[in-house]
Amino acid sequence: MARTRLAAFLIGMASFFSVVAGQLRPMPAGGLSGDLFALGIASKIRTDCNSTASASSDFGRIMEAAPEAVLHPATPADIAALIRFSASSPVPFPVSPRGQGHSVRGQSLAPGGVVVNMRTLGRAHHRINVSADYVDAGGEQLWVDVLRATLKHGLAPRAWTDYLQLTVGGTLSNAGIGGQAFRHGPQIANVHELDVVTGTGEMVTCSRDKRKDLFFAALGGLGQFGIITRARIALELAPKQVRWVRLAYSDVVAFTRDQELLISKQASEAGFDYVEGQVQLNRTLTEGPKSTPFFSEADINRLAGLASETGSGAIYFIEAAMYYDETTAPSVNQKLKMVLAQLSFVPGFVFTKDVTYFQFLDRVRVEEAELRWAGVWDVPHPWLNLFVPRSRILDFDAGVLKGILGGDNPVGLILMYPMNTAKWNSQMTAVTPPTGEDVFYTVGLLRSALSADELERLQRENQSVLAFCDKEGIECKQYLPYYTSQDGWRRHFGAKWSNIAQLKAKYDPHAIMSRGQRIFPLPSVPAASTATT
Ligand code: ZME
Repeated sequence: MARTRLAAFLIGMASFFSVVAGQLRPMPAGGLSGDLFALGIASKIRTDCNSTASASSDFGRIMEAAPEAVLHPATPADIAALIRFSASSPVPFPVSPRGQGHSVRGQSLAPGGVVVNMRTLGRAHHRINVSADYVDAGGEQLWVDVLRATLKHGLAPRAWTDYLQLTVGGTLSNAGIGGQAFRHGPQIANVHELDVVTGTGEMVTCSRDKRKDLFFAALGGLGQFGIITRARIALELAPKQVRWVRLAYSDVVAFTRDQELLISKQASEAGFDYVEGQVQLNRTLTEGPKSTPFFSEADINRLAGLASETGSGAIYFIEAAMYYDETTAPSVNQKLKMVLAQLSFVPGFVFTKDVTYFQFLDRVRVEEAELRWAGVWDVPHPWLNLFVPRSRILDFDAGVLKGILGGDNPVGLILMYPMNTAKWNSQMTAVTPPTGEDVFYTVGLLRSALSADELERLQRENQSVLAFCDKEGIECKQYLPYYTSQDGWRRHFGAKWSNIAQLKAKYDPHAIMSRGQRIFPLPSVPAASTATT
């Protein structure tokens, strides 16, 4: 249905081009051609196979669907024009923004519709502007470029994802989590203002004080209310240098106890500025990036010995970082010593590195290069990220990590670290576990599939994990959620659902935005357009 109108539009475009090329004059006003001239974006819409193919899958490499066309906007107004055109059509067509396409379940796809190539927005204009305590960044900008630009002023954002080749609009539409979130909250908690092009094609500047409902809706909003075209992001004085440590544990109780101690510390106390954690099952010891290894060969052997002593073969690592600069450098060793003295990692199993702040934040790019080199980057990623209530993390560890995933050896990694619920604003669309505890864990099962069989097996395991949590009454929430039924989404949003449905009706009444999320069905087609014969 949506196809008909869009197809007609695209055919109209084709004739538009032939008219312009052949006769160098516009077609008469009215009908489709009138739409086109009003639109002014015809030349920015591409329908060739190269363009549509490049927007037909995502990082997950599990879902595939080509759009009818790809928009290459030069300005947010171009995006607004496209959305208004769809919204004013008798049968509106889907519109999905695509930044780096790092969704894993086809969330950035738009079958039967138009994918907006957000990266084009930054081509003609410089869209990162640094001020004294914030940066204005285009939604299409990469976090790594925001970092480079702000560092020139000695400043930087405070909250990061592990990987920086992601767009500002993309991470803010989800939450943006990493090892700084325990202290500063997710990236969405560090935003002052947004520009959003809504599902009605309105261009809105919003904040806590202005159009507040849209501001909170769009943060973690999964693209459901509009497209983020600018964000004003809080800055701090950038640290210069980072003491980066890994601490090994064979006991999950000690591991989680220490992580929770570390995330309870205030910035003013001796503690870390970044806290994450990883689980390595079944002696799948990765050396880390081979070019800049964390562990020596001797370390690997010691760790393998440690793993074989534990019944399950699981080793847990706290990964933590302490920031410093010229003035605090003399005390960093002392401070680290003080913190480490409070922890119960396996004696002797502490590994440290010293890197610049940029090297630290950009660390996954080194892993990416090596995975690409090994041919295991552009492969299916059946990733599952869960927020697990703190009260059930040991049950989750026993049932999932040592149970369902025990004996497993896929390429990839398992992340596990706690965050403080208080740093999340419940008015935002992003969801945390409903148990209302002070702390919850993020567990990322970030595994790659190297064959079709493996993909099937990993997906089956993911299903078992979700079924296990369900059966055991572990009230997990998916991060980067994926559901195939609206019932799943209703349960996901829980108490927030009715508000979210209302905001959807207000800001995207035709349900055309980011349909790859599969949250809202198409609104019923108006009788007038079905009645025509
Ligand atoms: C969703 C998510 C992915 C959170 C962290 N990741 C990561 N992906 C790939 N490599 C990583 C990583 N975190 C550390 N290394």
